[in-house]
Amino acid sequence: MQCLNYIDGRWVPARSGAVMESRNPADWRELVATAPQSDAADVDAAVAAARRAYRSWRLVPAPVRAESVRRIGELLLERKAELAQLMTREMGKPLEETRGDVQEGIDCAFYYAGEGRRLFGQTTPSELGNKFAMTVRVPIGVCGLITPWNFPIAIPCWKSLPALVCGNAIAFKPARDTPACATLLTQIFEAAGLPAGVVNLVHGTGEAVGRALAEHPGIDLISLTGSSQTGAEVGATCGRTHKRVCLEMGGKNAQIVMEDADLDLALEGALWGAFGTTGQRCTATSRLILHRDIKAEFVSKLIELTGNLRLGSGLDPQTDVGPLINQAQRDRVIRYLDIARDEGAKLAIGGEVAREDDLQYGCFFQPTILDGVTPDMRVAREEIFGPVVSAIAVDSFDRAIQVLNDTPYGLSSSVYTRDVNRAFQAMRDLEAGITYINGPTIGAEVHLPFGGVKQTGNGHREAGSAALDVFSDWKTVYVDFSGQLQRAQIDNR
Ligand code: UN1
Repeated sequence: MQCLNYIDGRWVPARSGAVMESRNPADWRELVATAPQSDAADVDAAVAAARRAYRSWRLVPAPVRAESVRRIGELLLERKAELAQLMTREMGKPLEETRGDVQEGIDCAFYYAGEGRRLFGQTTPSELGNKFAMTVRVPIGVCGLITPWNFPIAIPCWKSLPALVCGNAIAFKPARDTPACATLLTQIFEAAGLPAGVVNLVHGTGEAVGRALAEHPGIDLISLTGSSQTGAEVGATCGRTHKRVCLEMGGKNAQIVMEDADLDLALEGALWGAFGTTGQRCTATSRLILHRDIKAEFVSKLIELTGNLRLGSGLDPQTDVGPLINQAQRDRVIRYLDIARDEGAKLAIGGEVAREDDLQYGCFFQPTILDGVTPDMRVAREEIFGPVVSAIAVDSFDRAIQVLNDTPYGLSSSVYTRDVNRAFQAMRDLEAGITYINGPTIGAEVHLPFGGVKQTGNGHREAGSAALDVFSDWKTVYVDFSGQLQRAQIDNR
């Protein structure tokens, strides 16, 4: 597939003519797509188109804008199988999961399509007579959306669809690893009948395109999902250039398993939370905080289940765990395994590059459990973003909560217990944007707020009605129908 940028309703190469490759991470021999390697000149063109389109798009009634969003949902549904197939080839996760990713986009479209007929504001009494007071949502302007490769349809949908319903225009920079998925999604935006310039797609690297968007004076808002390091840089640039910024960054999510838990259920949750998407979710379970009474049994059963996971191409229905996204990511995982050994963690299973048979052609790494991990070790504190989970023993529920909270991140958290008192204490005391009771750390639904506390986020939430607060500003309107000057705080005292 030959991908192009989409600027002002036309499919165009990068102005420089530069091209980059997208290869199948399960088999590097397969070239999935080529895409423009864009730079600041392409960003300029996209932003100029978006600014022009914004002038009329913001005036289209929200229920009409929402009809395009509903149409996007219908087209995603029609093309779900094709999109999932392409996504598996381009970023590796198994077909079941890529279908889930597309479904998340569909759910999102239908949710925000309904929002077009709500976008509720408030009316409230004025303190003065013959005066009316209300709030309305107004769009922000042109939004730069910078998205990751791990959910290459769902996350662009989380950002673009509420942005569109609210009346914004978009410059979309997808991850450099998933240009083909972004191209199909943009084709769907086009087919849904969005006016030219309302959505613009600019492929390229974060260093070139992401940076140019964050610096650009014609961009009003940046929404980024990425690493905490990238988030800190983008946040600083947006602070300096006075942009709104919504950041979804790293996680170091933990699952607590107490001695009273349903262990089989907790095991299933841990396996899915840690190794689903090859551990490459910002919500992935990377720490297991286990009560000492059940720890040995839990770890030994988890080793057995982990040993049964089948690695391979996500296109094979037998595959449980696909590859890592690229060589750099696998190098990072290998580095963390070295760190774990140096720090004295015990390798319970995995820990190696997987290279049997056809696995040698891809970026595979064995699902890995580290045992005997203590909360101060780097593997217990830093985001790895791979199929590596650390088991930490604790003696009490209070200690479990303390260990879970002892990280700079705060995205997702989970507790397995049958004790309702403990469940409610966890809901209150866990420092995370998301807490699951008797469920794994992954699996957020689109109509609820998604995001984290501490260094995971900057106070915003994606998804649900919370995303409307990112993509719109409040305007407060006073209508004085008294025919006189009425001075608030003065004339009525
Ligand atoms: C992410 O990893 O950035 O809750 C998003 C989940 C998915 C979304 C993950 N619905 O795991």
